[in-house]
Amino acid sequence: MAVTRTFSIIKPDATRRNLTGAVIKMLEEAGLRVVASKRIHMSREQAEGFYAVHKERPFFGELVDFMMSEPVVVQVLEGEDAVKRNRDIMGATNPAEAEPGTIRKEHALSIGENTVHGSDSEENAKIEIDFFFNEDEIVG
Ligand code: DAT
Ligand code: MG
Repeated sequence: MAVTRTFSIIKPDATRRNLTGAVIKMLEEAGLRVVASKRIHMSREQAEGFYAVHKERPFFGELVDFMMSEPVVVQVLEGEDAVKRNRDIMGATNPAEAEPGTIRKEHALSIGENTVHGSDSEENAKIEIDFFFNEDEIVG
């Protein structure tokens, strides 16, 4: 399996509770390496643009408001089969359905305030990385 990249966000519920380090530790222990990282406070334009794929869903407004509510940490992760590895350690979207030992089972508050984002395909990983990072900000 090739070394690939994925895109990750440590969401406002985690930064608010000072869990940035705890989340990164779980990602690192899962074999992922942080090769780019920045703490930002998302604008409405960024949050709406990033989640545009969900704009028809009933929770879109709530999702955008949440992502703008506190700082987030956007990051690029690298590792073997990084997209799947990250999704596996994140756990299910709804923490009530997430496996024990996953980030969302251990830390998420609800289906909305669920601690982390992770790209769901290699194709979306590239699009999402490009949304927040220039290539020269990624240092492998
Ligand atoms: P994931 O983040 O696991 O890829 P998704 O892409 O289906 O899940 O949804 C994106 C985010 O939208 C999710 O992390 C939290 C929010 N969300 C999804 N379903 C929701 C729901 N039923 N109610 C409230 N927020 C929801
Ligand atoms: Mg998704």
